[in-house]
Amino acid sequence: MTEKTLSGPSELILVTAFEPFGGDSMNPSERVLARLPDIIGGFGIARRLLPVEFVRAVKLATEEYDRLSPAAVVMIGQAGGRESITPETTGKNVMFGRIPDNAGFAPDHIPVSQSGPDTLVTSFPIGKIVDALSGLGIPCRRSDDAGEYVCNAVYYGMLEHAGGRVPAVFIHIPYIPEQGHADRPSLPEDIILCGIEAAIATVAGEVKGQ
Ligand code: PCA
Repeated sequence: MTEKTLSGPSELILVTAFEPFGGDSMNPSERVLARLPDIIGGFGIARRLLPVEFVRAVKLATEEYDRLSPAAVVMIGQAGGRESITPETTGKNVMFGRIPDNAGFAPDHIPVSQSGPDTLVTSFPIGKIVDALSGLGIPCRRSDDAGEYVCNAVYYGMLEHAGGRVPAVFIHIPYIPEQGHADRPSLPEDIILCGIEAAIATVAGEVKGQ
C-alpha cells in the first residue's frame, strides 16, 4: 500500500509578530499571528514569533526568510496609541531605544545597516491594503513612520535583505482592550485579525497577479 502524503500549498507567505514588551503582558500581534488561518489566498502561512530585541529580531527574521524563500513577507507589530491598523511604507536606518529592548539593549541612534541608505520604501502598493480594509469598514490608514524601535529595525532589515525580490510589508496594529490601557485607543482583537487576514489576502492577490 502506498502512503498518502498530504501536502499544503508549495508557496509560502512568511508572517512575523512580536512577543510582549515594555511592561505589557501581551502583544496583540502575537495573538493575531496564532489565530491566522493556515492558508490565505492559496498561500501557506508560515508563522514566526520574534523577540523584541533589536539585534536578534532582525537576524531571526532574515534567517527565516532565507530558510523558507517565501513569496512575500508580512510583519505585524503593536503601535500602542494608534487608532487604526497602519501599513507602513518606510523603514529607517536607525535604532533608538527610548525603553530598553527585552535584552536590555537601548541603542542611541545606531544604524540598522552600516552600508544601507537612510530609508528603504516597500515596493508593495500600500494603498491596496488601505482600500481593502477600508472597504470592510476596518479603520486603516497608511503610515510613513514605523518609529525607531524594534519594529522599524526589522522592517528596514527585511527590506534590505529581500532587496525588492519579494514584497515585504510591515503593519502596525493598535492595542486591544484586554491590555487595559483604558486611556488609549484600542480595537477589538477580532477586528484586527479580520484586518490582517484581509491585508495578507491583498498581498497574496498581488503576488498571484504578477
Ligand atoms: N512593537 C514595537 C516592537 C514590538 C512591537 O510589537 C515597535 O513598534 O517597534
